[in-house]
Amino acid sequence: MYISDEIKKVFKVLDLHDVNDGVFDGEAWFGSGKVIEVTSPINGRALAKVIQANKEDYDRVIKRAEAAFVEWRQIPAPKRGEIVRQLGVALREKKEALGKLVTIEMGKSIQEGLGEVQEMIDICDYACGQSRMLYGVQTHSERARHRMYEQWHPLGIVGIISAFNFPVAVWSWNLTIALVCGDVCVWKPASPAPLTAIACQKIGAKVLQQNNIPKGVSTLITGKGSEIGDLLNYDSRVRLVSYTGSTKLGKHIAKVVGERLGKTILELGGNNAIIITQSAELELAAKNILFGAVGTAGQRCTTTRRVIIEESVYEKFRELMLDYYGRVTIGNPFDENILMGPLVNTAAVDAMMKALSEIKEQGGRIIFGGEKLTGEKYPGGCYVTPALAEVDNSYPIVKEETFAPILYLIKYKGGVENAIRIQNDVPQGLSSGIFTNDLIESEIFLSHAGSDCGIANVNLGTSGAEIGLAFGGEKETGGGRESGSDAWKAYMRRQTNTINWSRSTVLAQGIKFD
Ligand code: UN1
Repeated sequence: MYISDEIKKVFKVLDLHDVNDGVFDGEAWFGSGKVIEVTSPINGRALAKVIQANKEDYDRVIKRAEAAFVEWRQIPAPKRGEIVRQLGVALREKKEALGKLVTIEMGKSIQEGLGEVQEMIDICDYACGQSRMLYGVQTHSERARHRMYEQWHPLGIVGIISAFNFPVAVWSWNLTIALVCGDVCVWKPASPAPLTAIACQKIGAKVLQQNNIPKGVSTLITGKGSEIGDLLNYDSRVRLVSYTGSTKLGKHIAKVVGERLGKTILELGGNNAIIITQSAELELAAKNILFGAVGTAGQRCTTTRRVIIEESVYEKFRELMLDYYGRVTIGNPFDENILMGPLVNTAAVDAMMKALSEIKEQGGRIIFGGEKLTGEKYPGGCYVTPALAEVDNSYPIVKEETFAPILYLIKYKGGVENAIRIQNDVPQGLSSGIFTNDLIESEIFLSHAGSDCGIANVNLGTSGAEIGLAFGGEKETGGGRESGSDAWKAYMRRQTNTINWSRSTVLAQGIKFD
């Protein structure tokens, strides 16, 4: 079969085997926990086995990470940045194989698999530059002959718990920034995608080894979130847990890590909407919305889930979407002509089907798709047609994030304020967009009374954000920020310093204490 030949080649380049140790402590690969079989959603076939971590393995990794941190934090930040730059070079060399592995393991189209590795390369370049820009402010002291400034120091061990949908990019956003900040990272990848994690870890380990970097700076533990992930969450040696995934688990992590006063970066569910006003260019909107809703088979946290359309353009836009949806090519994601591959597993298909029946029960109409695809062209049980549904924003199902290609069409009347009200009337707040050629509408949307999301775009879709600015969202999306801008600050501890060079004791606030 096409895919098994391809797999063999990819495995060879990425040093993967039929059975793989799922734990890396910076020096050795091992695994003493459960053995799991990883399957590909492309055809439901087994790819390889992974030996996961147990509690003892976890402790071994954390001990190494603790020791590595003591040395790593002493290396000047720009030198740490140089290591991350070299990681970017190594990723460039392995881009094709790694992109293919992403596609094989979780099913996104090859274009998107390669795009994801590109996102890793981009963040390496960015983090390298950032390593020379870990700026702290200084200010004037109210006391004569005193100097005040702030410094940013490395934090310690960072736990990265990533999601299956961006199995490698999410790790790299956290790892690269954390490394230049002087932290060490322990990665717990999503259960359906351990092979991409093992491959990345091997690429990274080689770079670290070549530079004689303390072993344990970047480590890996595979296993179930509720077992191995929770070891990280409850462990006060882990100063920051960066979690990408569902709101439900995010709440659990916030509680557990919060209880021990650890830090978190939470990047949770989205329920992203696009507003189409009367002045919108409908073709442009439809094209962007199609990528946003169908890309990664609707399994991005930034996936477009709702379109809020002004009533006078509703019919025209609806027709356009029906036409576009009718032309979506579905199948083996290795095929360059395919726009949509399979969902990640059969459980995701079941969740989509359940959501579709709830839509109908709650009064919605499925106007396109939503079927399971079977037959020779669609082996393994994970292929579906993307669905379009006409709904009201008040339905309980519409307020939830269903991680599947279901796009809700919602009609609005009156001014853009009404559309914004509908858009914001969900618990999540990740990404949003407006299509308009009216400057005033666009400014209202971007104003403090506008979109309540962490990302708000004009004449652009909700997904496909660049790494240069901060990524994340508000409300039930968790409030965390990753990637660019000043997101690095979450990976460091801040220290305020005051230096007295007056040779006398001067108290602030004018206090006399003689
Ligand atoms: C995610 O789905 O968890 O903006 C992240 C985007 C990508 C990242 C998505 N750059 O769609």
